[in-house]
This record gives sequence, structure tokens and C-alpha cells, in this order.
Amino acid sequence: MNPAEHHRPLETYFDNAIPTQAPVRSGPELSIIVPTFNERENIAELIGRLVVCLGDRSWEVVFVDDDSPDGTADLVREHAVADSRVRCVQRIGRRGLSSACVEGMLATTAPYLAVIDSDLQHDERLLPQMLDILRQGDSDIVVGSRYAPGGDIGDWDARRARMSRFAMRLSRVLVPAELTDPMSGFFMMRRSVLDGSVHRLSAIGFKILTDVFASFPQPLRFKELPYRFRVRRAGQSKLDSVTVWDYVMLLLDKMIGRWIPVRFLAFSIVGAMGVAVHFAVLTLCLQGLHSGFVAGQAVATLCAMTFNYAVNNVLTYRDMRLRGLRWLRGWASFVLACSIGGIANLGVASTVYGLGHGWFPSAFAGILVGAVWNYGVTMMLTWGRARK
Ligand SMILES: Nc1nc2c(ncn2[C@@H]2O[C@H](COP(=O)(O)OP(=O)(O)OP(=O)(O)O)[C@@H](O)[C@H]2O)c(=O)[nH]1
Ligand SMILES: [Mg+2]
Repeated sequence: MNPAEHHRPLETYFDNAIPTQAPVRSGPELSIIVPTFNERENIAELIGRLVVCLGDRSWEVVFVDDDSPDGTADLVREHAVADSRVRCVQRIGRRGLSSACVEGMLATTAPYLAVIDSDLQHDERLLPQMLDILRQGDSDIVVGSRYAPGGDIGDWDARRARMSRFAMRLSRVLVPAELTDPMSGFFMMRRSVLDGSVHRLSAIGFKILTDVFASFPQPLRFKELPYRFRVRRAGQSKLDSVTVWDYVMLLLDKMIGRWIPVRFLAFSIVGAMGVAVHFAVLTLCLQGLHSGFVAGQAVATLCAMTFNYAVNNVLTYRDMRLRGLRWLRGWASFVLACSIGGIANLGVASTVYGLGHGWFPSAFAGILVGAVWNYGVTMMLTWGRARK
């Protein structure tokens, strides 16, 4: 650089950089948030349908992709180059439909926010009507409902219909009874609903609508529009039986999350299952294989730790799940952390016992300290690193 340039007034750089007649476009009125994971085949079709049904309204679509291996984010960006109404938020090392929706909403400025799946199961033709209802001003949120009169769950098999009914019954503790489809993934709301709930949202799992209803400090004024849930157009479903577990965790977080972190609760439930595994393996070693106690105890401890690690990886830390080589590294750090936790457990329990307390409170104190240690350390050491 020319040394004289160091003394050049700052404004002169900008004078050159900014055209005097730069076109200014105001932000859109409606942002449509679409969470995606491996949905490459559905992107063009969804954008095409939004263009048709929203006409000349002021809108944008924000795809929030969790680094799909099929390159969904790259494809969205290709569309965005040609049409500035299309945007992409790409998250790395993260999973989760609800958290994707929240982060997508936060990346926008529109006064109206919609959420819709990418696989065209939701009826996008309802979007203009949803927007008109919100503009009238007497509703906070409009929900696309499969269960309102005129709606339909489509071609679900008996198992899925049962799972949905079960989850719906559970949700009643948190959402108004008149809301027919609290687990709908298709809705539109005012931005004020996001602003009023965002700091309380759990953002766990698949069901962002239940979360919004349970997190907003006042009862929400809502309307429902019936629609028929269509068959997934292309690609694979991400819904599995763990989705129900996630939903239970969401409800628990809403009810007791203020006092106990729900991940800690999940970690403790898995830990209790690990105790059962420990005793089963120990019994097998002692009675089936006639091993010595110390050898049996060592094998049972390792099996229980491995079980706990594997199950926590799938349930408690589903959103940061470790795979492949990272799974092995995570296992090693988990075993190391829990071994130290075991020593802490023993130390605390024997100290409390030595102070003259009975065996039950002493054991309980040891277990509690060990569990908190294991939880805190593995959260940072085993799963915290997954993001890096
Ligand atoms: N960003 C993000 N999106 C996700 C994730 N899991 C699912 N999705 C998206 O969320 C939407 C709903 O997921 P689906 O697998 O279609 O779930 P579903 O509609 O309840 O189930 P199906 O009827 O079997 O399709 C789709 O657009 C998915 O691509 C995730 O972990 N992260
Ligand atoms: Mg779907």
C-alpha cells in the first residue's frame, strides 16, 4: 500500500464504495421458515409453489439447514443467487427441528413469521389466508390443523396415529384444550409472539408450536385452518420413536426446567437404567461365567458405562450426536470422566458415613455428587467438543 494511503480520510473510501443512488428495499412482510435436513429433492418444488401462491406479496423464505450431507444448503444458495427472496441459514454440528425454526426466525425482521415443512406435506395454499387473518389484528397465531373439522391426517398407519394421539393427550397439560392440533408444524404468527416467548423457549425436539404456546406469558389468541396432511413428496422421514421421548422432555422442561435442567433429568434416568445393566452383567459374570467378583465388577462397570454413553448419545444429546471416530473419542472421554466421578462418589459417601450418618443418606450423597460431576464433565468434555 502507498504510505500516503495511511493518512487518507476514512470517508473517502466510502465515497467510492457506495453508489449515490443505491436501491433501498424494505424488508419483507412475511418470512417463511423451512427447517431442512436432506431435502434436496424438495427445494425447487417448494420455492416454485411459494412463488405461485404468494404472488406479489412481500415475502421471503429462509431455509435452515443442519449441514445436510446431500448438499441441501448449496442448492438453496443456488436458488438464492437468482432470487433474493430465498435465503439460507446453515448450522454446523447441530440437529433439531425446533431450534432450527427459532434460529431461522431470529435471522429475519418480518412482522409475520410462518413455519412450514419442506416435504410439501403441509398445504402451502393456506399461507395467504393465514396472512390475511393476522393482518385483521384479532389473532396472534394461525395454525394449520389436521384435526379441526375438515382436516385430515392423510395416509398415516395405525402406529403413527396412535403415537400422535398419545402425544396430544400429554400436551393437554400445557396447551389450551380448544387447540385441536398442538403438534402442528405448520403455522403463522406475529413477530410479537416470538419476542414474548423466545427467552423461555425450550427448543427441544420437533414440536415448536407446543413450545410457543407454553412459553408465551399470556394465552395466545389463535385460529385454526383445516388442511389435509399430504404424503411426503420425496426424500426420507426424520421422524422416529425418539421423537416421542423428545416430546416428553419438552413437556418436562416446560413444567420443571426452571429448577432442574431437563438434560440432567434425562442423564439421571439413563444412569438409573445403567444400574440395571450393571447388575444384569454382574449376575451373568458371577453365576453364568463363574468369574471372580472383582473381574465381574470391572466388566459390569465398563458395560454399564458404555451403555450409558451410547444411550445418552442417542437420547440426551440427540442434537449433538457423535458418530464414527468421534463416537470412539467420546466413549473414551466418557469412561474417563465417569471413573473420576466414581471415585468422587466413593469419597463423599465414605466422608458422610464417617461423620456418623446412616448408610442410606451417605450413599445418596455420594450418588448425587457423582451424578452431578458425571453430567457436568461429560457435557463439556464428551458432547461440548462435538461442536468444534
Ligand atoms: N434443520 C433441521 N430440519 C429438520 C431436522 N429434522 C427434520 N427436519 C425437517 O423438518 C421437517 C419435518 O420433518 P419430517 O421428517 O418431514 O417429519 P414429519 O413430517 O413429522 O414426518 P413424515 O410424515 O414422515 O415426513 C422437514 O422439512 C425436515 O427436513 C433437523 O434435525 N434439523
Ligand atoms: Mg414430513
